[in-house]
Amino acid sequence: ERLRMTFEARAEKATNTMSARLLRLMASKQSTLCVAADLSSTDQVLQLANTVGPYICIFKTHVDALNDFSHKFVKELQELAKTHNFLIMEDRKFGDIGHTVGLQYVAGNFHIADWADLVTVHALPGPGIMDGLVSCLETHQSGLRDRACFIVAEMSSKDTLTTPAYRTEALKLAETRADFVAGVVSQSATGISSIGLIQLTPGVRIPVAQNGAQTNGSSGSDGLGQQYNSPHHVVLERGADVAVVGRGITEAANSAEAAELYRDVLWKAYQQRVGE
Ligand code: 5BU
Repeated sequence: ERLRMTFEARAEKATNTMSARLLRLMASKQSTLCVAADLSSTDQVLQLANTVGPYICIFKTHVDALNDFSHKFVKELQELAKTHNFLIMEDRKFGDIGHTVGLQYVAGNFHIADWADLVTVHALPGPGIMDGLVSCLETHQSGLRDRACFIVAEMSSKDTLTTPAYRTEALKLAETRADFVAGVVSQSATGISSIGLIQLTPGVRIPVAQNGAQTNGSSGSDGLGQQYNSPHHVVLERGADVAVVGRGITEAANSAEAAELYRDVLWKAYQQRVGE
């Protein structure tokens, strides 16, 4: 039922403000594409954001992989987010006790809470991790306004330790914390019941022609554990709302054309899913 609903209809039912905002953005921009900027210089990241900006709903960063992070960079990225209308997700994958993640979220070198609309959080430490992030936000910027997280329920990598039992508990945590949780990172929709909860799925790449597209939707791996599925497969067979694409776009000869292509095939698959 949830998967057959349009993003507009799901936005109406969403209990998390950022989830509703993202669902509406996806609908109006006709994009379910999140580009992963796994690059090492801020110039490269800004250039990519400007190039793919028109085609994406989320721009995903790993700022701790940058060799020249600065607050000027963050300001420029926020400007691009405004110009092109996308959200910024820092894929921080917080994973410590509540008190520690709170410090990592609002302070440190990066002051993530000041500029990232969305962050990713591991479920591993249990509910305390959410309390830590939320209470720090409350002290730091007097509330949760315009901030939310995605809980990592399941990873895309080969032999991941996010077992079905772990995944179930992570989903429970997500379902009970609609105050701060906009969605989950997962490879399937099984067990996700809240209509507003958004499924973000990484490990997406259009299969390279000479390998031949496989019927199970697999489109290879990267030799370091990453496993890829086709855009069509993740949307129609695995329930992806937002698909994360990194190297499929950043390593393309023309990243604007690649982003447009991914946006289009993902959107067509979504339309097929909801029967539009
Ligand atoms: P790729 O170049 O499309 O393989 O990049 C995938 C991105 O998604 C990269 O930034 C990872 O950190 C991120 N990712 C992932 O690949 N798998 C996961 O399970 C999670 C995040 Br959680």
